[in-house]
Amino acid sequence: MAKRVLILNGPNLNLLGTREKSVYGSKSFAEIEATCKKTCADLGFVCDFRQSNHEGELVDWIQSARKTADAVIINPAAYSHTSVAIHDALRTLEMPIIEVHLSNIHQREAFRHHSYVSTVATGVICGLGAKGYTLAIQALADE
Ligand code: DHK
Repeated sequence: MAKRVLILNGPNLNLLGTREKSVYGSKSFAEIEATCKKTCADLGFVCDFRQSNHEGELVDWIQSARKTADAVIINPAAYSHTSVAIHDALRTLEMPIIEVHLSNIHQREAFRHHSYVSTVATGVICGLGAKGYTLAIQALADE
């Protein structure tokens, strides 16, 4: 059966391409979605790509992944630094979890240096821009 990859994106990532391009790059959210879907298709994966500005909705989707996904890639955006709820939901999953940040959060403000997601992630990619999503998908090919 094809591997089902759930790719979750947190708040404000829908604004990519128009938001702080010097930090997050010039690729639009739609372009990143299209690239993720193509990369998944090329590897024979089924891709479910979502974005929400709401913490509870992200928690609901993570809970659903228990039955509907084989791996999760997540850019929790600002919730990386605040959400125990997303941390707790992710730790219930028995599957690879890859955390992605477009920017290098460790080069930025101190409040971005800690991520509640990193301690439950299988791996973390940050600072490589949109390519981080592609690399995360490719990493799942070896799982
Ligand atoms: C995206 C955000 O929106 C920020 O809140 C995070 C992350 C970093 C990113 O680099 O993709 O601090």
